[in-house]
Amino acid sequence: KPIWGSAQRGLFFVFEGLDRSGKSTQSKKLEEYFSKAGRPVKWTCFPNRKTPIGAAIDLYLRRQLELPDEAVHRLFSANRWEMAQSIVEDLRAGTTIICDRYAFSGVAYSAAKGLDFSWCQAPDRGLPCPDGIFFLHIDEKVGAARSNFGDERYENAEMQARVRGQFKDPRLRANVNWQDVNGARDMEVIHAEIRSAVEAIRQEDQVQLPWQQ
Ligand code: T5A
Ligand code: NA
Repeated sequence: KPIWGSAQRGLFFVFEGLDRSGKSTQSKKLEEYFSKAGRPVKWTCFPNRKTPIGAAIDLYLRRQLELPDEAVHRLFSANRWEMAQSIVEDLRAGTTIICDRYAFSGVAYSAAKGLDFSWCQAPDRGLPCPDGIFFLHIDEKVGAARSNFGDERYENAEMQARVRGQFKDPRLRANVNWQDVNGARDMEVIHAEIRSAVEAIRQEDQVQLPWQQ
């Protein structure tokens, strides 16, 4: 980190949760909060269906392509590695990255299909580590009320229940800044809570210039 320059690195925030837990809603609200404050910010998501690997994942999720569980797990991870360099460059340039799903989904969904948990963690080791992970949790009843499940793979109650169980595994939260957020409340209430957590993380990360100490 430069001591004198104005360039402070951006922060990296990730939103995780089950399908329909409100990740897109909340991640976009946070992006808006940053851009209204004039702070450089970029919103992104995984899977990123726009890359070549993402295109294969998209076909898989829409059931137009069959792949072994192990192979698709590696594709989801490779999809993050495709973007890793540009995430790091943006962070170094001072841009905050807000990301809808990341490696934590990768592990929870694949482990829910029966793959070994630590085998699932392995390919994502070494990716940029988020400064904060906001895990939106909603119970089954709230999820079902919002559901409107489509035809995509994993969009069914049995799979969602298994994924919910995997997200509770302490190995997912070890050594990361994991923040549990009750996603069953009003959108604005949730946003306000996330905003203050983000400001607290920003304070901690502030590079202290000598004359500010
Ligand atoms: N996957 C992903 C893997 O298996 N491995 C991986 O490595 C990765 C990265 C696609 C699938 O891929 C899997 C996981 C997924 O099954 P996706 O494209 O991100 O992932 O699809 P979803 O996560 O399913 O996206 P959704 O749009 O369904 O869920 P969100 O983003 O959590 O929910 P959101 O914000 O769109 O909200 C859903 C609805 O609820 C309402 C919204 O208005 C919307 O109608 N809502 C609320 N209603 C009441 N109160 C609130 N507080 C609300 N917040 C939102
Ligand atoms: Na979403």
